[in-house]
Amino acid sequence: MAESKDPLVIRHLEFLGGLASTGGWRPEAGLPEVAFSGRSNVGKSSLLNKLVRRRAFARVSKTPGRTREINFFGVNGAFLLVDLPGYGYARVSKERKGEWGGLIEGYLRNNANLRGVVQLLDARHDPTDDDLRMFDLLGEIGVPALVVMTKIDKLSARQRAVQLRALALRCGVEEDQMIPCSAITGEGRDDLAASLAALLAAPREEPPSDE
Ligand SMILES: Nc1nc2c(ncn2[C@@H]2O[C@H](COP(=O)(O)OP(=O)(O)O)[C@@H](O)[C@H]2O)c(=O)[nH]1
Ligand SMILES: [Mg+2]
Repeated sequence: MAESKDPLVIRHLEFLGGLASTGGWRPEAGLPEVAFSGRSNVGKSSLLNKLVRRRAFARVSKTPGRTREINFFGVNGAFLLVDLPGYGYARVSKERKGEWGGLIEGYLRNNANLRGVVQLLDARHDPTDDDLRMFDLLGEIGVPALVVMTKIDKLSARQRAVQLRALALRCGVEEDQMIPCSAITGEGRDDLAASLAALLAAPREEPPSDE
């Protein structure tokens, strides 16, 4: 029998619930977690659908900035896929943005089960200030980051090489941490799946303790 080549076979996918405010309900901790982060409209929902091979798992939105909760999904009873709210949407009020920032930061800190964050960047654009803040935060917390360049189908081969280098440099990550992806062509899905599987298999380093 031919063995599946898919590095991340999704056998079971279950929405567990959403965390709407700091200190609110969240699924019982225990399983390893990987969170997906990026600004609104970067292509996060589209990429998640590709990753889990479901057409309408995450809603692809015509109205950016609508998902306000941190959504938790159980995968194969083995790990949690965590969909963070898109940040940086211009029409969201300053106050709201602060709330969201706090929610995301609160989730990321003091989370012993967090194995990594997949940070999405639009392949065509420079990272935003919010993106750069996120990299600083991840560095400070000591969470491994995978960086996905979304919408890579919109770049020529030459532009892609230039942007790969430029974005890696701006974000302070190695070029081999960057995964070019397209939700249109499916490029990068298996690379991302393999990187996720590797993150989930690696033991979590103990975060620095005050005690
Ligand atoms: N060309 C192209 N468009 C994409 C890609 N991924 C998403 N989009 C489009 O970008 C817009 C925002 O996508 P969505 O997945 O809702 O982004 P989110 O706000 O980050 O969840 C939609 O119009 C998508 O069709 C991609 O890989 N290539
Ligand atoms: Mg979305």
